[in-house]
Amino acid sequence: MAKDKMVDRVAALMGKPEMIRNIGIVAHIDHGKTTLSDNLLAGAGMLSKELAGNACWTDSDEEEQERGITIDSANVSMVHEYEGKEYLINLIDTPGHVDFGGDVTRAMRAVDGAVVVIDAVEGTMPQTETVLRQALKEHVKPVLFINKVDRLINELQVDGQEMQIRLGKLIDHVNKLIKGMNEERYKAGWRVDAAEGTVAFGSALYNWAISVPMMQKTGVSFQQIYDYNKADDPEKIKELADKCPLHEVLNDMVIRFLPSPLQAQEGRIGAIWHGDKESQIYKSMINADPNADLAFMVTDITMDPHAGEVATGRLFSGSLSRGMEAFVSGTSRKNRIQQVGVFMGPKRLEVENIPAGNIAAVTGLRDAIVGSTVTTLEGMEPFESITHASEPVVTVAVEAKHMKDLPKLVDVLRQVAKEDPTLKITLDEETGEHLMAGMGELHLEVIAHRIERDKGVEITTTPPIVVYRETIRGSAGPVEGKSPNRHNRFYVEIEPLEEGVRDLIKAGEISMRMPEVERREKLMEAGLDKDQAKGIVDIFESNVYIDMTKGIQHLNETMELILEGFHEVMKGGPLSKEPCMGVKVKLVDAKLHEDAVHRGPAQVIPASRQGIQAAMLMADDTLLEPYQKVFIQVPQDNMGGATKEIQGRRGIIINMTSEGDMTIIESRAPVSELFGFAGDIRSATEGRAMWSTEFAGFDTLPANLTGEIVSGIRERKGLKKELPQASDYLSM
Ligand SMILES: Nc1nc2c(ncn2[C@@H]2O[C@H](COP(=O)(O)OP(=O)(O)OP(=O)(O)O)[C@@H](O)[C@H]2O)c(=O)[nH]1
Ligand SMILES: [Mg+2]
Repeated sequence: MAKDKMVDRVAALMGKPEMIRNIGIVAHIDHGKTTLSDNLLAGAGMLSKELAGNACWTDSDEEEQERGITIDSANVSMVHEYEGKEYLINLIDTPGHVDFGGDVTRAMRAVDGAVVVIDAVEGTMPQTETVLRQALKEHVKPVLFINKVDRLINELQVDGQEMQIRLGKLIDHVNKLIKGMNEERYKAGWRVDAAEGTVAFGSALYNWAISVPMMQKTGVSFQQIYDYNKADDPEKIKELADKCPLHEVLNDMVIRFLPSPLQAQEGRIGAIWHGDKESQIYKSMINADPNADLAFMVTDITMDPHAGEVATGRLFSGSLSRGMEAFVSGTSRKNRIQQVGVFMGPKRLEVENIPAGNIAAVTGLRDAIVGSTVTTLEGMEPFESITHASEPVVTVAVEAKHMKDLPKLVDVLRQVAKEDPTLKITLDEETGEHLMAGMGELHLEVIAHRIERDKGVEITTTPPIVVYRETIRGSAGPVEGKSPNRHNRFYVEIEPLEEGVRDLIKAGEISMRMPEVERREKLMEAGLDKDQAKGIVDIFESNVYIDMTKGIQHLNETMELILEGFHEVMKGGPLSKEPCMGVKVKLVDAKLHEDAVHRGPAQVIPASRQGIQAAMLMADDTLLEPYQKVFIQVPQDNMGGATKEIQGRRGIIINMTSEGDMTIIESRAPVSELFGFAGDIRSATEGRAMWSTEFAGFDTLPANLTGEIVSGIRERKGLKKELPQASDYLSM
């Protein structure tokens, strides 16, 4: 192997896309992603002496180390030699906790392949399924690593044969998942197969792994693996790790079976970009052409204490170089790129130029947010936005401890929202409070802590409360919305959006950006009739606005303002000002003043808004509450305590299975009842339960609770106490 400096080797490989692998490590919480990533880095010799001895290179944040979980994705890279050639592996270690699932979603946009890690004892868990689904959706190819095989042998005391049976079952299960999620890909060779070499087994903790190709290479057999472990002798395990080193097995598998950017980009661009397939930029992207226009997608933004804001993402076409200027989608200005860097080991390394196919980190993109498309091609169709399956369901109000910090707090909140798109920051106009909504209690706790620790603003936060959704159960209309000057009138009908359509929107499969014909066809398949599918003018969260009118003069030029009114209502419905979901608004007629002066924003927005508000109240406006699935593993002796905790929280037990003396409880409960669950389940089961949660969508509130909850929300938001009536919005 050439003994050039690592920097030069990385730089040389960066320009050869066929020698690059961009991969993500994904799994359920605690299944060993970070241990694996750290050991891959160490094994590849990417860690300088000064870093050696530090336990976690990828979980470098104090809070991650304290809690023992990954919070932020970490980018690292390494050089690995396979069959006499050097390859560059750019790896993203992702978090497993559901509250930080947004990081996984974003990481999948940057990579072409994924190593799905599964704890051999726990097996596939809810989050395993979620991350696999996300990978397939982004056209990211999976390989499988079954980790913690040492536990299978030493804790569960299975014999050699049973070990093989269990591993086989796990593989079958993963394949069933892949097949169920994307049969076409499954058939095209994305199933994982031990004999072929797309599955490896091992122990990230003890640094060994094995795969069929490695067995052939080394002559080590299954039985020997079992015997090495069974001896329960650290020396023996070390011997195994020397014979079958984890990094060699894993990296060989990655290089051999996961695609290079050149192989991957055609499929991936098809999945994440809906522009013209005849265009030059499309061709440049599928060929990862370094000499074409720039197409860079930002997937992560972090604050670096020295360099400032760093935007990391995937470069699909062109090259990034210091000092170049590029457009940021959604803004009209150009930004000047300052530093450009790649990752070397766990560190960012500044370089002059990065060609297509790499994961790059740049500074200077002042206008970029996570999800931005950065390009030199004016007017380029941006990449599809990154949709995360869960939605913010928990919120806290944030206040600066010292009045003088208020301006700084506003800045800091803007910054944290930019770094984490799963966080929603809003200012409650009525109360003047800043509200921070996120994925769960832990998510908000971590952010609050960071605001104090990293950004230096002392804050107080209220206890977390649930974010509900407003929706309608009936239909209404046509309802008239009138402008203050009475010269503009909009007639809307309102009804619940078809479930199939809602699912498509949620899955990010239809958007206003895709070609109209394609969108119309998908909508009709999902149950929308042709006129409606044709008339869609806006999709906002999971609500749609449809223009059913024909030939009304000036309507087109007024549409933007009409939709502004629609957005205002969808952000906060008339009943409780909670965000709306599943609402379909149809504009069936409109009267507009001839003169543009009399149909400005101050006229059109309230007219559009009030018509929708009144119609929603007439259409049985109601609240939905978020639910979570709760999975609990508990010894049989403590099972009673665990089930009681669920049932006492309006929860239901969906399924119970037992494995050895452990019971696995699958249940579902409203988020509002799950606050404090961590502490309570611990005491109810003498700390012997292991549990995890998963977002499980929204459901109607029990009728007997609705009144109380609505008035509680209204009071908190400073809205008048009496429930609003449709006439409140009509009588003017
Ligand atoms: N016995 C055993 N323990 C392991 C193995 N791999 C990881 N662990 C342990 O499992 C725990 C979780 O490991 P991590 O690497 O932090 O898991 P993770 O998947 O990165 O966790 P999150 O990022 O929080 O989802 C740690 O205590 C590890 O020491 C293994 O192969 N065998
Ligand atoms: Mg981790």
